[in-house]
Amino acid sequence: MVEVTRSGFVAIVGRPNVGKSTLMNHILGQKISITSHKPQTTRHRILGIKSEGDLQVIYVDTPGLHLQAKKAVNRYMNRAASSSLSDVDLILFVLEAGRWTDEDENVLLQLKNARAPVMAVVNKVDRLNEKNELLPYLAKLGQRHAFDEVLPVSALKGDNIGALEAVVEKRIPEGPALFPADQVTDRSERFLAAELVREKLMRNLGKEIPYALTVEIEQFREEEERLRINALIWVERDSQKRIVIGKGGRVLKEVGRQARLDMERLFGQHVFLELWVKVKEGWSDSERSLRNFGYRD
Ligand code: GDP
Ligand code: K
Ligand code: MG
Repeated sequence: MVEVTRSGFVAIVGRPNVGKSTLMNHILGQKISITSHKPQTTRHRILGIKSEGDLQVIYVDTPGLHLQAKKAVNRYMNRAASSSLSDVDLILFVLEAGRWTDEDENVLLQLKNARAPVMAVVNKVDRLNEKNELLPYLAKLGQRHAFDEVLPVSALKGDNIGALEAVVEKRIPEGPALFPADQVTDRSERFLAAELVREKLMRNLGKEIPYALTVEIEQFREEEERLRINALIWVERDSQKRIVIGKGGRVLKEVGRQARLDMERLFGQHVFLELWVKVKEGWSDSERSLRNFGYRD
């Protein structure tokens, strides 16, 4: 095996929903960080480690930096995103092609104090109806800030991701491996299992409930030829519990089916998954509950 002689950290930041986690997953070739069309799907800072030959790149996926952080859980998310800006070798500032919002402006403001070079990654170019929309957008972006690089991509389709990785590679300094070459994330299998359940909940439930829930793995056990996983879904109110379960248990069953399939793909084993819904009032605005549920800075 070739020895790693270049290694470094690359932070992926931006407002909610621009495609940060989709980008990291595409680069890594597997689902390490959950995604959905809802903002604030990512709640934790998650490392995605890519080792190839003499190069090790450690991507840091972050919750979107958002303006309104009323509850403890939202403040936790902003802290996780902000702290990832220090001590990295490169910052990928992810944007949505054709759009510039107050939240983008706010992120840019925070980036101006960062020491690392900043690359603007203009994502979702596949969504632009007219190809000629892109050039004026890129020109305007160049006026807002002197970015070290600007690159249009589609994280979903994989367009230009090779070019992005080539630019990243140029910015990685000399250094030894920081993780074993076969390690893809800093997070445990338990954590990834909980996140997959949360992803399916985000995707299968309406607008509000996903923000009122968190998932805790109660049991994660290797049995003969399968993994037994019991997960608790915590909500804030009884009415929410009923919605998560659904009529005749339909919603919970579908969430469990989808999560199990993803777990089997990720862990390469048969999975027996059981889900339970429980109520804990006010968990999302309690620093103590957050810590108990594994929200650690
Ligand atoms: P994050 O909040 O920034 O991490 O965003 P996600 O990765 O969760 O993605 C938000 C939504 O945008 C999801 O529905 C993704 O499927 C979608 N998305 C991400 N990248 C692209 C892209 O390149 N093109 C299109 N059309 N959709 C994308
Ligand atoms: K999202
Ligand atoms: Mg995300």
